[in-house]
Amino acid sequence: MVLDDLKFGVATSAYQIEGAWNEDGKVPSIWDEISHGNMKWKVEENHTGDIACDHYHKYPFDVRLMKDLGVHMYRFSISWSRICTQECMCSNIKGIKYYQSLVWNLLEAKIEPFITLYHWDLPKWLDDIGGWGNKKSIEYFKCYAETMFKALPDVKYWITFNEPAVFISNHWGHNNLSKAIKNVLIAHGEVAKLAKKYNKKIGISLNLMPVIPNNDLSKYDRKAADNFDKLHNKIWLDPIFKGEFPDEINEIEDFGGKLKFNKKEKKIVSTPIDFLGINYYSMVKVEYSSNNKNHFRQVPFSELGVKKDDMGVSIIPEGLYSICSKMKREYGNPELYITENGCATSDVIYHDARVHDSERINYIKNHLRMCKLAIDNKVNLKGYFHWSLMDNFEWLYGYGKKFGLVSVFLPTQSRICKDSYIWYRTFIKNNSFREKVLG
Ligand code: GBH
Repeated sequence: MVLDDLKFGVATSAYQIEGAWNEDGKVPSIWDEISHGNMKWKVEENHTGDIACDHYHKYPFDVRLMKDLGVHMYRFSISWSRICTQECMCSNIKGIKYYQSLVWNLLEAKIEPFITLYHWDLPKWLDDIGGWGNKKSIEYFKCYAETMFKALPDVKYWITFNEPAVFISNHWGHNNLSKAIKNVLIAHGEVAKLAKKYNKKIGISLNLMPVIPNNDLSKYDRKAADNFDKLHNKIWLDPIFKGEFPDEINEIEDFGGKLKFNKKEKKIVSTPIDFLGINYYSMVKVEYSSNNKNHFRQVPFSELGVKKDDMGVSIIPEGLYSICSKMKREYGNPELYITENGCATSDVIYHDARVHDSERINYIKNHLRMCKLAIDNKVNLKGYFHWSLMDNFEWLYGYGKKFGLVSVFLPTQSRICKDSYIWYRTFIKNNSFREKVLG
């Protein structure tokens, strides 16, 4: 069998690659504020996304890189602050034109765009009035989404949020947990409703983490794992697929307010989605701990052969299979896309001007094997996006952590295709997903 089983792509996000932080009418986002040292966080070596990979100017070249790579899809995000410059003023023509042009380039290269509306870079003007903690954020997000649905009629696939668990637990763009969680879920549901009107396929990307108890025979450890699952995974999955928060959620964590939806809200948050995006990086192991309310403590994976990437993340491909089959078992086998999967490596550019990142090649192979296993077990998996097309601004870590198939030499903005790029290209070109992942 051939590629029809699975489509392949690469993923990026606006703040991490675009640069041009104050060009063409763009207003500041919280990530401009964070990286410029105006907030409580500090980025390694004071790196900023002011220029980043200069993708804002180099996108035609980068689209060509993707065309040569042979990917079927490209997942990127829109910078809200390029479009909506103040409360419900989503009319910055230059910002809109930029994304239209990027999309035309992609369509011409026969690459299907998947657009993330929110990949963490909240406009500063919205943060100033409380961000996701303020109910108004829902209206503003709808306004922005509708503007983009209209401006990009040829884009079919849309993702409302990237990893709410991450930006909410880090307090990026809000200062009230319970309000932010509810408002983000409602904003997601409202935009999912709106998407139907515009004939779009809508989804959300969650960084799901399968969890196992340290000691499978201990009911305390099993309860600890259950609590982690609720607090990290089900807190998003249950409202979206079932319209309610997991039971006991308010007993196992203090959110500074009760997590509960009324009837109307339940209906909105569970507006049917067309696909679920899973960002898979790792899984976790927990044991019982009496020290905190949620009764769990994370235990490191010390098993032989579990390696860590350059971010210290344990590499466990099996978790990808496990989370996919859980979606089949417990959530009605929805259409799935792996919207991110990748690893940080400490690449060096060799004297032959190449980057020999064999770790990344192995990483991709091992995770694709799990995709195959999932499909063989009737999981409704449709596509795989590698994170990332190119080395970029890795949030609080700055440019030190490298996730790309393409290396970017920042002083000159020159791009070097790593060995993994060449491997992925051959893999896609050979059009033999099933045979290749077996080999
Ligand atoms: C993804 O998050 C993101 O969607 C993507 O933008 C990112 O580049 C990619 O991972 C690689 O990390 O010290 O507070 O910055 C995956 C989960 C959560 C893992 C944040 C790294 C760093 C914590 N990531 N975490 S922080």
